[in-house]
Amino acid sequence: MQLKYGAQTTQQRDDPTVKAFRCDRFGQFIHWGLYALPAGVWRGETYDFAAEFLPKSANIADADWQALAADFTIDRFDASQWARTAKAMGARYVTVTAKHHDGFCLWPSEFSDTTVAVTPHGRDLLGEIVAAYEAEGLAVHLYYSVLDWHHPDWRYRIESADDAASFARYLTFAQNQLRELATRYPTVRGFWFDGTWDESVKANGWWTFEVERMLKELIPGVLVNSRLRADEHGARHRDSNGDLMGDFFSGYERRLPDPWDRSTADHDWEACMTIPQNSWGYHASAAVAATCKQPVELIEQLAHAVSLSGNLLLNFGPMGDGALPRFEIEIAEQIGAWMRVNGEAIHGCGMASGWDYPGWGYYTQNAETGATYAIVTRMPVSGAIKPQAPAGTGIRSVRTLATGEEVEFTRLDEQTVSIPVPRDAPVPVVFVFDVEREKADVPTREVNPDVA
Ligand code: FHN
Repeated sequence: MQLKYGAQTTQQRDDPTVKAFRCDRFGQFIHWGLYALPAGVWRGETYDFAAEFLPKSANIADADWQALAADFTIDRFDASQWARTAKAMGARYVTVTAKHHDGFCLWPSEFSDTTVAVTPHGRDLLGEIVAAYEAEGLAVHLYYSVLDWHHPDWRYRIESADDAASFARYLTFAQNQLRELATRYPTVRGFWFDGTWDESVKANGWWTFEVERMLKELIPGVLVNSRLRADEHGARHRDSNGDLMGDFFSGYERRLPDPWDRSTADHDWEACMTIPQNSWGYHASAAVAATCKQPVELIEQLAHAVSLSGNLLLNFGPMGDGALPRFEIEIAEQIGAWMRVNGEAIHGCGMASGWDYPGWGYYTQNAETGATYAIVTRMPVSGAIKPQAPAGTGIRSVRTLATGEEVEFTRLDEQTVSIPVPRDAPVPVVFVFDVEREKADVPTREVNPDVA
């Protein structure tokens, strides 16, 4: 069907910016703002829902919430320390909350009355974060919430002419802020939109189309996630013709596609993930801390995403004073230790063509070198994995990335080998296969049509 505000391109981008994003595979998400101060606790009561939703969980008056800005003293904030933590973890980019739902801006926006300008320090925190991560060689994406609980013209739905007039003013305000962000921070690689699920935004697909166009005019090649976009019929992420809007699909939040769903490789995509079960901002509750994932679970999720040609954006929630929580630093260090040994199976990799999901882990493949990796996350009961190479190929040799040394294996047929998995190796164990393109040097025989 003919669409005026559908996908701006129907072809997957293949320019240097999107190639770098695709090659990065692993990003750090940062949720930091006023919500880090109360950290899920208000007037002595703990609210275990996501910390950044505390204004709603505790029914806090906006004026009382915005007054937190006076306490945002950030005594231990050091953007360079955040950036070094991300780099050592193996992340190649950061997505940081310039403005979340409460409307507070990490930059001194001229269009808002709730920004860092009204804090005791008045520093341009977003500018410091952009500079620090870029100094470490990491790309920066800016998160922007269209949903804004503070702004008087925000509307969840348009039910009257007055609502329409108010929301039109709101959209002008938001577009002014986005133009301001693109102008102040022209080196950023992407914009990550959120808070676009309400009827009011879905009824203004034209605005989302215009914002994408404007940002790409201001910063040519900039990446925009699909979550910004709606078409004129209110379809989100994918337009009414099924074409992906924006440059990468961002509908996987705290979940991943089925590991056998190879359709995901048709487009770029990124899953965002919390360390606790469900809090993006720092939460002081022991109950929330008890839900945190182990580093090995997060490594498995990263391998899972890359095996389907996707990225993983792992969230960190700095505390109100700007320091990263100790438990997050420790998780980053353990992921980094694994990435230093096995990162070649992640960076620059994607779906391994012709290698079906094996159940005991994930295959990834380096698009440039063709190297194929087996990331073993579940020990088979037999103690060995039995990878089957694509038809017409065979596995010639196997190394583990941990030692770089070749490992013994048993050939079961032209395509299939049995490789013992060392029980004492740090998990996940990663093997790299040297795959030969023609049939393995085993005697050919009549193919038995009864065997798959
Ligand atoms: O409500 C937000 C939430 O606080 C967080 O920012 C996540 C990150 O993708 N997005 C929304 C929930 O879908």
